[in-house]
Amino acid sequence: NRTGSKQALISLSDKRDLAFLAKGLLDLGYSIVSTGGTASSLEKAGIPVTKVEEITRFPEMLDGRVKTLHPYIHGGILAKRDECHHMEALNMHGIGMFDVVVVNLYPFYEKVSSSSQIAFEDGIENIDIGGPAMIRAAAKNHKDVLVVVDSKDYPDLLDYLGGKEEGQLFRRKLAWKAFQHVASYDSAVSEWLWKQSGGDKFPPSFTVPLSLNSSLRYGENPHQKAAFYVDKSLSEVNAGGIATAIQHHGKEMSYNNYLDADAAWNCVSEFKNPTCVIVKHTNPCGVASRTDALEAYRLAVRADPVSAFGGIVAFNIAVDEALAKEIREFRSPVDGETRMFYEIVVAPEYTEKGLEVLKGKSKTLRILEAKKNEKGKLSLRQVGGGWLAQESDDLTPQDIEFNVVSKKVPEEAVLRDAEFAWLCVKHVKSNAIVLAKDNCMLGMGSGQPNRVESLRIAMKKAGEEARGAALASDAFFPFAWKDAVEEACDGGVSVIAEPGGSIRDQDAIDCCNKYGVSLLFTRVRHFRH
Ligand code: 93A
Repeated sequence: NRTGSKQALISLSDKRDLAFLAKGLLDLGYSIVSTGGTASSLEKAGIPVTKVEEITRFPEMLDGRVKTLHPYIHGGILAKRDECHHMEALNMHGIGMFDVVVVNLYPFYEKVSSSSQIAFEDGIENIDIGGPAMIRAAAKNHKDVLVVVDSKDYPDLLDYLGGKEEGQLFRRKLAWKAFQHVASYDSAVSEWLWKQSGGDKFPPSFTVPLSLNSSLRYGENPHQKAAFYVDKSLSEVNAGGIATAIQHHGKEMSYNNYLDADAAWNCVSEFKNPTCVIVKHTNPCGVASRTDALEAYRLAVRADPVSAFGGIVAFNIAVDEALAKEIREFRSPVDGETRMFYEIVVAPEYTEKGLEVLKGKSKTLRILEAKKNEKGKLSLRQVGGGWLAQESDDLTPQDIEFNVVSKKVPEEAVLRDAEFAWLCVKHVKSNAIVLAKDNCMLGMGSGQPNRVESLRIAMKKAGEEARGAALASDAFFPFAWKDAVEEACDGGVSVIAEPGGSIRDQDAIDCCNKYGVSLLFTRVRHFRH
């Protein structure tokens, strides 16, 4: 190039570690070329820099929309060093080469996802054009040009440049990362534009910018390789859910741990009063709400102590010292001796003492601190050759009318029981039946291919307590007589809450009337397949 030394082109919106990088490059004999703001920062730090304008002999124009989009810049990035006529062309036009290109883009995503809604025009102005052009050019020509888009890679870049190594692998890896970066940037722009163009919830196609959170030891079974990705389209400030939970203690999270912790956290987050949810294999097997969190915890275990053993315990309130001690010491109601064992505790908060006590329970116990899930998120599931997308099921009992269709009108307390059972049944795999009373789940039947079987399981678990309990069913009953509805009435439930909508609804009503049981139609279904 014209200066005789190697050149690095640096253009950064996020200027963290810029001085570290620039000094490192200077020490290695590079001269630095930068866009306006980056050049000013370097000058302030006393680092010599040439402005892009001096190279292009053209001022930055159109409010900065055109800064680096110029043959003096792109020629210097894209020329093949081993191609004679490329080199001749550079010589003829007096274009210097760039050996290193370091760029990060206008913070489009942060701008459009910040809580303060920005104007459409501001969104547009934050779409970076020149930056991606430089990144793509350098990544294409990575054989001769190193491209860096992440400040975390500065030390490795300097090490590489300082070493004698000529390896292409490092260069390819940087180029891969560069295209990833631009692709997820573009997908954020396109999704934002879709929303701005009055498009409905489901665009004709979309990219979810997933980024690797961690490799997992294995998948559902040890012979399946697995990894965990986080959705980068969620704003870092607001993003809740298991993906952003902080792990304070314990063994590494496994694939199944994530699934179960997610189920427990989603369920417990629904309740307003202090609540404990215990999950096993993605189904809640114990749920209790009490003003006293200790009591809620004990009741949740007692609902099904055999299943609760080895489960995931979730709270919607802070775990303090007293609660942590209870979790640590509580003995299984099965034999009154064995201390309960859990895979994970998840809560929104821990007091210092609470955390300390829990850590003492076992080395392996995973302790997670999670933030509430954002509502209205897309839920995605894979099927062979495609993905199913739906809105998350965000309905709460407050959104639902419990219409009395039986002669018997439920008392206030019974109605509350039905609402509680309804909140639980939403989180149980279909066919789902839940029995509950006094803000406590007494029994549940899940995942059976017929509703009667789920009912029988729930009744068996509730035992004597089924008498007077509220029953919730995630979908309607196809049959009533000599079937689930009659068995439930016969078992002594006080109220049944179900969506209704079956051609045999009248049978269900008649059956409840015969037994003097209240029947509520919600007109809402909570399938969970
Ligand atoms: O407005 S642009 O799309 N047009 C350009 O020609 C251009 N060149 C660099 N944006 C452009 N950039 C971006 O400016 C870079 O991607 C970087 O994010 C930012 C750095 O600007 P400054 O150094 O003035 O702070």
